[in-house]
Amino acid sequence: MRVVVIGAGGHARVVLDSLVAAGEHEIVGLTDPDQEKKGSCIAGYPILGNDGILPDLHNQGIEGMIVALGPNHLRARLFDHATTLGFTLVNAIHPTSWIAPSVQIGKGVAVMAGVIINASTHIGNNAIVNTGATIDHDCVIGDHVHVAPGCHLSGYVQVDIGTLIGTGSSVIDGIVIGRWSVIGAGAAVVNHIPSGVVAVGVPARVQERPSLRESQE
Ligand code: JB2
Repeated sequence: MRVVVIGAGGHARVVLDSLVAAGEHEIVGLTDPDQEKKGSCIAGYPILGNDGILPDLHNQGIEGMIVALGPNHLRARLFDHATTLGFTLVNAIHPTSWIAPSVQIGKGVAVMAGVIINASTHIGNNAIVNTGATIDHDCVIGDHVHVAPGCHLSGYVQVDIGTLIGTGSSVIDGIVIGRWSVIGAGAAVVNHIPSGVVAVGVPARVQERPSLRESQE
């Protein structure tokens, strides 16, 4: 399938490498809002213009897309936009990753080099499982989640929609992490974490929000 890559930054370059290594799709180019980048190339692939060109590309028969941007809210918004435009969201799965046969993977997912995903885990749409991360058996990773490089999730972990598990974090088995939360880099998550919070440290604790504290004073 012919594929356009949304974004042209650091994450896009890693996604491009995975797409090229997998060799399943023909990459036609990338989009980026910076008009000065239009016409320049990344890894030999042209920046075609901003996202305003997407309907035209689709009309020209380019059916595939992957949103290659790190921030989860932005990636989610552009994933929904791409779906509305009728694109097929393709996966970028690096061939050096190990994904057990019983794993279910959604659409528009990036799985980078050196990742291991074990039995019966489910990876939601538009998720990123970044370089060298491991996700053990029976985990449920929600849509738009980013498991950053070098994270380790034990079995039966649930990470709800839009959450970021920061670089090098570890999560013990059976933990539930709510939606749109952020786990700070290097955290050790040994208790459940609610939605919409930032949790940091070893063991990971939810950070108090100054605005909430002030409003209670
Ligand atoms: O709405 C947009 C848009 N907003 C920013 N549409 C499109 N098509 N592109 C957009 N961009 C572009 O994404 C910016 O103009 C810039 O070229 C690129 C973002 O590049 P950057 O390297 O700053 O971030 P990233 O999202 O590629 O990577 C982040 O997330 C990764 C997971 C970084 O934090 C990386 O370090 C991280 N590995």
